[in-house]
Amino acid sequence: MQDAITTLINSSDVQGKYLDNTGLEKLKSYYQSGELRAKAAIALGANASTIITQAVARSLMYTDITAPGGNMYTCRRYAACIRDLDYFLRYATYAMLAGDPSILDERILNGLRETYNSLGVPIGATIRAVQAMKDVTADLLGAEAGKEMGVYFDHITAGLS
Ligand SMILES: CCC1=C(C)/C(=C/C2=NC(=C\c3[nH]c(/C=C4\NC(=O)[C@H](C)[C@H]4CC)c(C)c3CCC(=O)O)/C(CCC(=O)O)=C2C)NC1=O
Repeated sequence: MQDAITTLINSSDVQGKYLDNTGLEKLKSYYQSGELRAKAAIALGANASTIITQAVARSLMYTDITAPGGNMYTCRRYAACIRDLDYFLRYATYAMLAGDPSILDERILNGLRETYNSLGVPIGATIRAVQAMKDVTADLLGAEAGKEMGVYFDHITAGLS
């Protein structure tokens, strides 16, 4: 896993140099966003199940996906889908705290599309659900933190597409 700080330090280290002004400005803005990130993570942790319920209501409920024959039909598959959304939200929260998406590549996206394809989990509907989580969290967190979380939800949808 990478984070905003190690990424900047590593790129200076390979050149054997101190951080230049551009690097220091990036570091400064990451430090300045620290409280915003921490507050957002607290709100996301406290509201995770509500966020997921609302996102499912907006994107998947009463569609072909939840009807007989749909991939979320039966309690077992419904629960698997909710669990996957919870993984996405939790790892997107970690990535937002780190200011770096690499944890999503390592823990979530690596092999996921292939797994979904082999199980018949519909990717388009999954992407709609992740976009709905992005909208619900933006409503909850407000514009600035919502925009930052949006970066990591978009990273998930790009990795699935
Ligand atoms: C922490 C990293 C991690 C991820 C990401 C993960 C995903 C993951 N989701 C799975 C299944 C599944 N995922 C879904 C999800 C959905 N179906 C839909 O129609 C919706 C659109 C969507 C929810 C948004 C479903 C229904 C299954 C069960 C499919 C089946 O067994 O038929 C499976 C197969 C094994 C299992 O059922 O547990 C994996 C590995 N597992 C992990 O360890």
